[in-house]
Amino acid sequence: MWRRSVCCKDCPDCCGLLVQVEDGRISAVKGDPEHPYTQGFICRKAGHFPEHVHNPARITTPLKRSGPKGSGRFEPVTWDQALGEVAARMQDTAAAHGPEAILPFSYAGTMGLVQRQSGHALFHKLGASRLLYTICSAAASAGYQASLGSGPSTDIESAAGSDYILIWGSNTLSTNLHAWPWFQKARKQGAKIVVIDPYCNRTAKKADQHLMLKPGSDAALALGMMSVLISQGLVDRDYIAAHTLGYEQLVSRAAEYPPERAARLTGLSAQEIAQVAQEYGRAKAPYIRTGAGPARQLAGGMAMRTIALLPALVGAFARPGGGITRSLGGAPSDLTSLTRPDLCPPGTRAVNMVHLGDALTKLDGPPIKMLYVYLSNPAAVAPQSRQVLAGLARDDLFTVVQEMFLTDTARYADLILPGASSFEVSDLYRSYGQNYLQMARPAIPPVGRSRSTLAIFQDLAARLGFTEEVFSASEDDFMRAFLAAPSPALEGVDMDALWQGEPVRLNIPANPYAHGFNTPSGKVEFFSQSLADKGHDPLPSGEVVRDPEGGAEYPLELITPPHHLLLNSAFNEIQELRGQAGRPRVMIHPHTAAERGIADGQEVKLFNRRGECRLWAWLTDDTRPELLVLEGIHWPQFFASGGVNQLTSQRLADMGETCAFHCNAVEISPV
Ligand SMILES: Nc1nc2c(c(=O)[nH]1)N[C@H]1C(S)=C(S)[C@@H](COP(=O)(O)OP(=O)(O)OC[C@H]3O[C@@H](n4cnc5c(=O)[nH]c(N)nc54)[C@H](O)[C@@H]3O)O[C@H]1N2
Ligand SMILES: Nc1nc2c(c(=O)[nH]1)N[C@H]1C(S)=C(S)[C@@H](COP(=O)(O)OP(=O)(O)OC[C@H]3O[C@@H](n4cnc5c(=O)[nH]c(N)nc54)[C@H](O)[C@@H]3O)O[C@H]1N2
Ligand code: SF4
Ligand SMILES: [Mo]
Repeated sequence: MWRRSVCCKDCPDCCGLLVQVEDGRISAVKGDPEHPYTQGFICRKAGHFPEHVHNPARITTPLKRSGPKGSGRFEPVTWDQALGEVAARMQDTAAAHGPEAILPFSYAGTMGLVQRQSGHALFHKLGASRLLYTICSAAASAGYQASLGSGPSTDIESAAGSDYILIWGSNTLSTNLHAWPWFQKARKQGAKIVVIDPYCNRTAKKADQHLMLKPGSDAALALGMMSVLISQGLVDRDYIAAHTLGYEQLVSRAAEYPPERAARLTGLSAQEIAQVAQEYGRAKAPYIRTGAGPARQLAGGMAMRTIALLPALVGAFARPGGGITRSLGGAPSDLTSLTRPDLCPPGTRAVNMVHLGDALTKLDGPPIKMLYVYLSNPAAVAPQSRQVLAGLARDDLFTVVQEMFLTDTARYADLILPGASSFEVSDLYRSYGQNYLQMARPAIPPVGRSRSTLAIFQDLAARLGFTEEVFSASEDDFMRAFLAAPSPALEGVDMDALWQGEPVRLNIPANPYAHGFNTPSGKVEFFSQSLADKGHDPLPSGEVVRDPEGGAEYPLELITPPHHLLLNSAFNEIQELRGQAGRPRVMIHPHTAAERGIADGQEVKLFNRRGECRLWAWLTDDTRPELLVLEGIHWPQFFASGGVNQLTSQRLADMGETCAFHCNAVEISPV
């Protein structure tokens, strides 16, 4: 029997799935041909979902630590023992140190709105430290917001009508696969596809042109393009007059970045910059897909803000097929019936998730004494892992980890709680890459003794004596409440079809920017007073900010973008995918390798002031001589030692309090 489902992964595509169930087991997963956006195909990763659900390594019973911290030795316990102990620890910790000594840590193991958010009310009610969810998109979102306002951006489907597509810091063929057919549609009608990326990723290989800029130089490139557009009269004066603020100031600023200067900053040639500007300016409906690449830099907010101004300069928002995309969907957005921020005592301390390492090793008043991890793998994904691991190793820290697998984080747990997979629970999925909403029902019951995230938190709440309705309502109650909260995007949505499990179109226009901008002025803000009020340059700035812990000892740069066959640290448990992904390898240019006596496939040490890891060299001219590339978050246990985030920093970017995963000064040597 085939059942409808949705991919729960933190991926913009949010595919409609068909799941085959035989004898209570999932035997196959394929794309749902009736999904209007994802249209019946899925990525290579998702074909392996049966092995994810029914993996011999899956944790199916609560486990208690029976060896030293981090040893990975556990013994089975009952749910009653496990949750009894968690509840008692919560109470004891709060009594001895205050509830802020408890820290929840979660992210996007599932994107399902109910399960993902189902711990918030309990931690609010406890008065635990609040977690700031900044690890992924905060700088990108703040940058866009300054220029264009908040809300959904141009629908990817509409790019099928574009004649010039800039893929700017997105490895679309790996991380947003279902955008590609729409771009290909445009290409068949003559559109050109240009990729702007520091290395020749999978998408760049399939594009018409690749601009291989230096990391962190995107704002300089965009300003260089602006100077050409302005000086060559390729701007749309009518559009600028009607819909933008601060054009005259922008003209002076852009004049500081003629192509020759932009070339020095970006590592591109002045001709390349002039050419991309002219082609963009002359296109009938130019379209830009920004990934998060430019945002994962110390000046990442400014980079995204600056790129986001380009469409207004040429009037692209007024032309069907033109525009710019970051994030889509976003409805329903009022989840407070589940998250209950009102239960959180006023003034409760907030901890930025980027600073987990510092929080576990340095924070005081009170120190963190209890950590509760769910739907995340911080030992692998959080920056500066040397610090994170030092924290997890503390004997006086009690760590609970809800997981499906013995991840590097779970190995440090005092108690492991087996979580159900998304195929075993009900949930509602809103994509961030397309404008559809879909509900999924369990295809099978929870495997072994695993339980849904909601069930686990509600059981804990009962043990803590919490009686608010949020601690007993069902998934359906929450979904009903989300859908009933007022929202223009939900107006006219076919609720019957939604409850039947069909993907339904949200009431979001393909080109929201044709209807105005959510900025303070209601216009595109070349000049932003709100940025000035926060102490930023109110105009776009092309300053390139490098890793301040670099210097002569660490002459190389390292970026750490997604891997085609992994999803953040998920799918590492699938043998076949791991076989195809191979050992963690760092891409190094043959000249750089030769200078250091490094041969292809050789074990190497990659290091900086923050940490080191040992892995294997991959000699390739898909990268530049001064740039190393390490794709994906392989589980640290698969490195010869360490893991990619040994090298990244907890330093915050200019906007959104996010970190700069692609801004790392490093050195490499043979082992
Ligand atoms: N297969 C796969 N898919 C995924 C994920 C995954 O891990 N694997 N992760 C998911 C998640 S959580 C997210 S947030 C998205 C992220 O998806 P993307 O937005 O595609 O990912 P980024 O890490 O931002 O990297 C995108 C590109 O930016 C480039 N880049 C790095 N620094 C710079 C820079 O300074 N300027 C420019 N122009 N480019 C730069 C990188 O080389 C990379 O090719 O993907 C989602 N989808
Ligand atoms: N160096 C570097 N680090 C990065 C990034 C980078 O580009 N470079 N990207 C960053 C980004 S964009 C993000 S979003 C974060 C991601 O950070 P996380 O959201 O923490 O990423 P995942 O690795 O997907 O971890 C999710 C965990 O949840 C578990 N899980 C998955 N599905 C389910 C489920 O259905 N039920 C249950 N119970 N558990 C499940 C998985 O086993 C997995 O261990 O990482 C960040 N870290
Ligand atoms: S990971 Fe992304 S592309 Fe793959 S099935 Fe899930 S939503 Fe689709
Ligand atoms: Mo992300």
